[in-house]
Amino acid sequence: MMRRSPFLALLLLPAAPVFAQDAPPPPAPAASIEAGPSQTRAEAEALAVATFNRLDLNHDGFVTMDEMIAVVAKQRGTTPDKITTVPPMVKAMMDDADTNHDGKVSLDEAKAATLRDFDEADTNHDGIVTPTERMAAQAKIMNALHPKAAVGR
Ligand SMILES: [Ca+2]
Ligand SMILES: [Ca+2]
Repeated sequence: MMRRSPFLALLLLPAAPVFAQDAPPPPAPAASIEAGPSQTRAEAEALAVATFNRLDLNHDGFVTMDEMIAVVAKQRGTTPDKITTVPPMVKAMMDDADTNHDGKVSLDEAKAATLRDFDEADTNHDGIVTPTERMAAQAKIMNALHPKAAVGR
């Protein structure tokens, strides 16, 4: 089974389609994605920690679905009770990272998921994810989450 990389997607697309809307994003050409600089494994891990701390609203060391929904609501300028469906990418991210299936994501799980995803994106295994590798990984994620938007297969 093909592994999705939703946690990395969340980290890589902090402001973009992850939380922005329920509808699948249009299959944007890869060139239109802001690729950003190359990233080392250590940077990916540091970003995972920073993102985790931002998502762990009550600072209990776990990110729960309630917290994710609160974050989604905040990004949409609404309140959590207005979020009736969990965005598929958020659910996929939680499921993917929650390796012990207790319904919440610990910092260790978040870091592990991020590094798994990093290694997956680092196709030439040099410890650095370049913009090109990142764009390829993002395209794979989008295709996995929105198979109907996939092209060329
Ligand atoms: Ca928490
Ligand atoms: Ca867990």
